[in-house]
Amino acid sequence: MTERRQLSGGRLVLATHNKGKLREIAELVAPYGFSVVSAGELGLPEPEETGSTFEANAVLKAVAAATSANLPALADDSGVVVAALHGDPGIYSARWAGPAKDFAYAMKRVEDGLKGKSDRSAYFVAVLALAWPDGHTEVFRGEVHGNLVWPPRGEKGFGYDPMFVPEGRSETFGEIEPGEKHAMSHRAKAFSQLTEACFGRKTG
Ligand code: ITT
Repeated sequence: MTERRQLSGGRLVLATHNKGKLREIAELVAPYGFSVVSAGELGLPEPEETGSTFEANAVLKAVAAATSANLPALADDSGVVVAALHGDPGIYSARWAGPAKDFAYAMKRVEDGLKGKSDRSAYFVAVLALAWPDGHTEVFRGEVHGNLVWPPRGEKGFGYDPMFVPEGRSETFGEIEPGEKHAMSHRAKAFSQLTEACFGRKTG
């Protein structure tokens, strides 16, 4: 296995402009003793997501932030992959919400696509990319499988959470407490691989 580059302490840019993701990533990173700053706080531009995979877009966002800020940066590219929609919205999950970032509208688009279809299975993907200012990157992927319900339920999450029920549960991600989502989510799974490979021990 190739050696992973380690990162311990110091400043870390959270390279996202999505408030829901920012909150979750900040909570996941909190025990590791970094001094975190968001891309928004640094006034970094939102790069265009020109990649055709979650991995490519995560790397593109992390490298853009790390080089502009001259600091290590952590980016997340994620989305919901719906089997009966041939994998849509997938990497286009944010774009399905339109310029107003209206996720009630995005969820309705998914539900409209599922009309008359019996397969309501879907999974969330999160790819986390950690980039250093010299261009080195490390990439990790997590998935959580489940089913889509209608109407949407719960206010605790963000994005498509209110219509996603993870396998083995009856509540949606919108109804599950944030701490519990962190124990099972796609983002948490990618993050635990990242911490094992690249972060030192938890502090405190
Ligand atoms: P950044 O690129 O600035 O991080 P973004 O919202 O554009 O923000 P993505 O391109 O990765 O990020 O879009 C992923 C979308 O998928 C996101 O807008 C959410 O709506 C959805 N999504 C990702 N993770 C989710 C989660 O845990 N729960 C609900 N929806 C999620």
